[in-house]
Amino acid sequence: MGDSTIKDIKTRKILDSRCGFTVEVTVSSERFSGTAMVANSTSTGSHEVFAFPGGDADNGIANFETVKNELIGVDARNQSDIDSILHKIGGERFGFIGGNVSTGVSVASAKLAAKSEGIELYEYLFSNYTKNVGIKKRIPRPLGNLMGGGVHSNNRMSIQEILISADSDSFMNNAYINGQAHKSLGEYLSKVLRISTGVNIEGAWVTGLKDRENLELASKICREVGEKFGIRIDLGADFAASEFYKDGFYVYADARFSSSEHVEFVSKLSADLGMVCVEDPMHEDDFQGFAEITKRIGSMSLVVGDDIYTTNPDRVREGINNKSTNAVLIKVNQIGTLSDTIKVVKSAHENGMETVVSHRSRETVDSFIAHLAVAFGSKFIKTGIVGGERVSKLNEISRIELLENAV
Ligand code: 2PG
Ligand code: MG
Repeated sequence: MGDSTIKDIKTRKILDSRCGFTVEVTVSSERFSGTAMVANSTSTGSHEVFAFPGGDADNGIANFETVKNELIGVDARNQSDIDSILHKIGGERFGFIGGNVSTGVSVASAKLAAKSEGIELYEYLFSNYTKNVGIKKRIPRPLGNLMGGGVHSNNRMSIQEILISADSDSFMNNAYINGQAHKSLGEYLSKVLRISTGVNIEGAWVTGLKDRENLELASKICREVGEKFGIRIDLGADFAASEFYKDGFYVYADARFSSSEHVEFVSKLSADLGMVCVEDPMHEDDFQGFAEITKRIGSMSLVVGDDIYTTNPDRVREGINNKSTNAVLIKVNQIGTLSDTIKVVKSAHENGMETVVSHRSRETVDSFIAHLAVAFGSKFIKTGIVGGERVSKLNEISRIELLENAV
């Protein structure tokens, strides 16, 4: 037990899954250490903190070196102390050290604290931060990106992600069946439709087809593969609508919708296809538009806020006041500290909203989000279907599932 006093913090530049630069942070005490690698994004919400000053990882790391002494001597178990120091030294919206550096320090400190207590990170987070507000640990369901569009893909589909989630009796089985659906769609595209395709930055299939055609294809594959395994595979979508909202209209390859038309379009599409989650269906500042959609489809599906909230407690509060969504997407590096993230998770829980812990499009192999999802009692973890940087999270949840089943 013990020895969680921070003695040293080391940062280094590493590559993300698209060979952009990001950061790895190691926080050490005399006897223990915690290391975190932090992901980058592509469809970045405008209200996120800055990943790095001027987008430059070297600058963030160099600036942090000049102020990191403030954290030496602090007990890593005092997450709120660490995170307030990060706010103090980090600059406005972490513009000085970078939100990715601050996320790295925040998460690595929690890892060190968990190690010093000899327990798993998810146990540490659960027993210290979420259990006391009545959140229950939960093995989430894997929500994976089957087909891609938007800024992740640059094809004819405006919707950024067509998501699927198998619903069987175990996490590993669900992750495996999601993978089988991915494989089966690949074969169908090349052997039956004979269209040449590839995968995007998250490993989702990219076709030249339009939104509705892709969605119907995904739905057909879910049905067929689900039948084969005797289970249901649910369908969802991340519209990332801010990315195709231009001059007051939502622009698709073959249509253009005003805001009220888009509410109608999304609600009908989601009902027709039985979607279980609809993420960012309206642009990031349209709290009312989100509320309209939630009113229409909220009893059937999760309306998930990503860019609208950017894991920011104040924006989530505004969403709660407006009844904008019934679920919140959780990405630590949108806000830069674990404490702020936990604040969001608590207020979501207190207001009857679900949480979905999410990867970023340019990931690392760090699997800490698996621990967050379990400790936060999240319904889903959105972390892709294929690719080492995505599968590392899936395998980590499966490991936690085995631990939990053994209890
Ligand atoms: C999203 C994420 C992950 P990015 O929009 O939900 O899929 O993408 O990391 O590019 O913001
Ligand atoms: Mg999103």
